[in-house]
Amino acid sequence: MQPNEKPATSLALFCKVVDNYGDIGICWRLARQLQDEHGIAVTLWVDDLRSFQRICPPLALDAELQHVAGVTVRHWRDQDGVFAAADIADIVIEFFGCDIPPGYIAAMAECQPRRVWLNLEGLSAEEWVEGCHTLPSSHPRLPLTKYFFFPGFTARTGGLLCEAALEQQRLRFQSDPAQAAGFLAQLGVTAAEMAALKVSLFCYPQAPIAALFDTWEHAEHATACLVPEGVAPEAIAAFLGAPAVAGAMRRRGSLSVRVLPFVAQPEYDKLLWACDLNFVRGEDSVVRAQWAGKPFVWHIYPQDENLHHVKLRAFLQRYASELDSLTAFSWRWNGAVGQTEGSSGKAQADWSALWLSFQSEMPDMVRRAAGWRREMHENGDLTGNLLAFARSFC
Ligand code: TRH
Repeated sequence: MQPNEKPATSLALFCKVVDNYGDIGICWRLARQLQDEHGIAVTLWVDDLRSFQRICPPLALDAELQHVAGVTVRHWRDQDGVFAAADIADIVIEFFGCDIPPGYIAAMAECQPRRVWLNLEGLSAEEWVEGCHTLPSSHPRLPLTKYFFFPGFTARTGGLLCEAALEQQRLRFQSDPAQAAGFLAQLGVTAAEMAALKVSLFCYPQAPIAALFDTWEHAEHATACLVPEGVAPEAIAAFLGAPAVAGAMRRRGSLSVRVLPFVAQPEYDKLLWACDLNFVRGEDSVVRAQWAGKPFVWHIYPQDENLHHVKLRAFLQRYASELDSLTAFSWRWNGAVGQTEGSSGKAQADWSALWLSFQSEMPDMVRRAAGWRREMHENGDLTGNLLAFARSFC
């Protein structure tokens, strides 16, 4: 560092992996963008390194501290750490309201100037988010204030995670069919599958996969379904008649199902860009599908008392108010209508009708995706908005 050069802003991001990859998926993406595009010295605290390694293969599982892609990664083992004021970052972010170590908070209270403390919340299209975005919350005992920062779909939220180069990378990839073919071929996809309707399937095991596969198997046109390893293994194995491991593939009627290796996070975008239709889930992949510009169906993270249906409705009302077939299909995919799957002929007929009207609406979905992407870009990206908010205190 030059003699009069100001040290980079430091930022600590605490991530507890709940039970999938989304939490670490979002935090890893945020950490890399802060470092790559803003020169922030990021320390990412993660409790579950094994889940993290699934989306970031270079990560070591036995390191207390390591540097990956310019980010300092620390293994967050417990709440017992003792910290000094000098250990505390300029900006401290807890993801999804995870409880950061009390010793870290106590040391934060000793810092001058005051540190910026944010709770980065989960993504929702619901109206109430705008009213809660950037609300302060005073610590009950210490001279500290935490601010709630919400991602979202409007200018009165923090916006969506989106790297500066993403759009150019996507356009370059999608304008070169050889790139998409080469990417899929290295995952084992054959020319025959590439000639079919290519569908990526990333969903939770509760999804009505058997009914959808039955519809595609008896459909007029060929569908090639590409499923990352570990996704709904029982339903996939039932179709394959074999374990759902990377490389396994079976064709039945008009449907072929192939299990892909779970790829590193940057490669997952390419899968979304290369396919014609993407089934996504959770929070991070559904945003990536919106940037990918292809038709997508969202399997929202299931919550008790069907609370996730409230979130799904809010998103569909913003995104798909003029896409009736996508709306109907999405509700069915998320189990929001009576699940009389499989045996009854009527239920199956429903699925065939749903799929036929979905297919006919796909060109409108592509047009909607382009307009939506422009609207979302106008809100600014989450990382830039978050830094601007944090720096408004400095
Ligand atoms: O894994 P998820 O279900 O995560 C969910 C959501 O984050 C949800 O909000 C949270 O409450 C719940 O976890 C506990 O789905 P999501 O959000 O799409 O995250 C998956 C991540 O995995 C995403 O960053 C994309 C990445 N990924 C890869 O890197 N490679 C792959 O091959 C695949 C399929 C996904």
